[in-house]
Amino acid sequence: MKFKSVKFVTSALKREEWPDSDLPEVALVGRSNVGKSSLINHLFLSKSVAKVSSTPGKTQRINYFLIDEAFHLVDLPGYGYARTPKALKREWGHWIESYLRDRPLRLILFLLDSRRKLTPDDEMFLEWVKVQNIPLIPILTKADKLSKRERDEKSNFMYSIKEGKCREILIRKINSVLWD
Ligand SMILES: Nc1nc2c(ncn2[C@@H]2O[C@H](COP(=O)(O)OP(=O)(O)OP(=O)(O)O)[C@@H](O)[C@H]2O)c(=O)[nH]1
Ligand SMILES: [Mg+2]
Repeated sequence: MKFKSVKFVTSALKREEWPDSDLPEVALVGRSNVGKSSLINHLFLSKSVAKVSSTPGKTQRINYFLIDEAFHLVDLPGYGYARTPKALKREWGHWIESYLRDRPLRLILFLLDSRRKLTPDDEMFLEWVKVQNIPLIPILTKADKLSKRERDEKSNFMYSIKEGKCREILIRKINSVLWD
């Protein structure tokens, strides 16, 4: 897959709004503001496929994109956004958990800001994925904010939307999980 064509499918939350499709899905998961939507734009060399904001809590629904007519890339709302009203948080939590449990999820792209540590929410999510046995690619985002030394110290896959090379490596990684 070349990540050439991308079509916005729908913006959903409740089960009845989910697309009626059993194509494989790749979901982006991580705290609010880590750069999930930005990474989608970077994959498609675009500024406007997914909506991005410097304020956390931008993505509030499950956004489905059809890639190369072959699979769905799914942009999820981030967790850990303190200003979300409690009731909404509960509703999201419920639907996102259902989504993760009941969709044909083949791969999780797990994003973490390269300058920050795992939060209890991150750890809880990683525990859950382990139990479910879903393939996961960890991605440390905003690598351009680190010094060269800090970057060299971390052996994880680093991503910056300012670097084309990261994009190529990630596309290769995704393809190898989905189609090999
Ligand atoms: N410097 C730098 N900034 C980045 C990078 N990736 C994302 N950002 C910035 O981080 C902010 C948040 O990006 P989003 O893509 O909206 O984050 P998100 O994870 O989708 O956030 P929610 O929708 O709230 O869950 C924006 O201001 C982006 O420009 C990166 O690689 N480098
Ligand atoms: Mg977003």
